[in-house]
Amino acid sequence: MNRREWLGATALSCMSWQGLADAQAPTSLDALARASGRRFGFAVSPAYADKAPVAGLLRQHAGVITAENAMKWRHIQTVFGGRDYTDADKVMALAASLKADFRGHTLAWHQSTPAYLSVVSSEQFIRAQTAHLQALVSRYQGRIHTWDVLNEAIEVNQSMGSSLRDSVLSKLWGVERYPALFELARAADPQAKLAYSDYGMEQDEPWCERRRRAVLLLLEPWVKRMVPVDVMGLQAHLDLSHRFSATKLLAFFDELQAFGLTIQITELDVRDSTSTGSLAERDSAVAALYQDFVDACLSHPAVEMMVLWNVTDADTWINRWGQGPRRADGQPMRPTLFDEQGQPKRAFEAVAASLRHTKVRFDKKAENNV
Ligand code: 9MR
Repeated sequence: MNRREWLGATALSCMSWQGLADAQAPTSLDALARASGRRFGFAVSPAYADKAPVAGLLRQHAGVITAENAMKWRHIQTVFGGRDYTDADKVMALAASLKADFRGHTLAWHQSTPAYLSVVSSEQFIRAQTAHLQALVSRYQGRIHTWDVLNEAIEVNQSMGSSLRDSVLSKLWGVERYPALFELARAADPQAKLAYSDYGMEQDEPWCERRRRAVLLLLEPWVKRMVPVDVMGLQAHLDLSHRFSATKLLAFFDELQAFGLTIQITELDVRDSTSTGSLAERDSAVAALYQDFVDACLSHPAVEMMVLWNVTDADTWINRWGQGPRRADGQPMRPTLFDEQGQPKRAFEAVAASLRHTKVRFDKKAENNV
């Protein structure tokens, strides 16, 4: 057992009396989150959402629903000119049946641009991206809590010296037109909050620090120019092989809050790609990082929402073929709160305890600062 795993096991055994008391009452993660003015939820795919165990877990715990893929441009517009919202409508109907808030994901992302649009002229691309955004946002107007407007626009490891990602979006839409995405979204649904979302800013590694700086550099001029961006979405695909510092994360949250932004955790999971030991030891290590991260987030008044990317270790994108790094021993990863049968793991107890014991409420006033 390494130090983190040992710490995890110790922390969990220390809270076992409280854990036992807490276990008496049926727990809903969203109900616990609401006690501090926040929301808790999951990204779902129609392939799993209406089947056991995911359906029952969503009924019990979800106060927010996001479509994992169903609202991506590539998914809706598989052929030029045709639009198919069947899956998007299904996920929206599920959220309505659960009375859950909806996070729309995502209006502009280089990975969800239909492949046939990578070869068109800039004028054609701008027309197509504008039409897609307006059609999608208008279709669900008034029913979306937050839209991820622009996703993953930074990339700090490029040799070109820029911290902006070189992609189909930067080339054909244009970096200088990124603010226009937010303006179009605001015009199509004035009620929805609008988010810039990105990954790799949550942990304590030099490349995470570079990404935090790059995001602040991107957002600062927008905030000064009153671009309608309300929310910073931190994806939070955490990894046990990276260090974590609550102090550094919270300093970043302070900087975002000073911009007048609220913070949403949008795609939380914890990869255990390199941890060794028994399943119980691996689960303790995953739980310890969940606890450190969620405790830190909930101690900050600008954090308003927490969404997990998928529900159980059976439906997580991480264990699907070809979707992420594999473990050297070939075993599936255990990155969610629930095992493959939908049973709560130590990570569930850790997150429930964090939510239950948080003393800091989400500060709604922060929403009006922009
Ligand atoms: O989980 C999603 C996976 O099923 C898709 O194949 C992939 C490409 O559309 O996107 C995954 O979700 C990503 C999300 O949309 C944006 N942040 C990173 C997520 C994991 O790759």
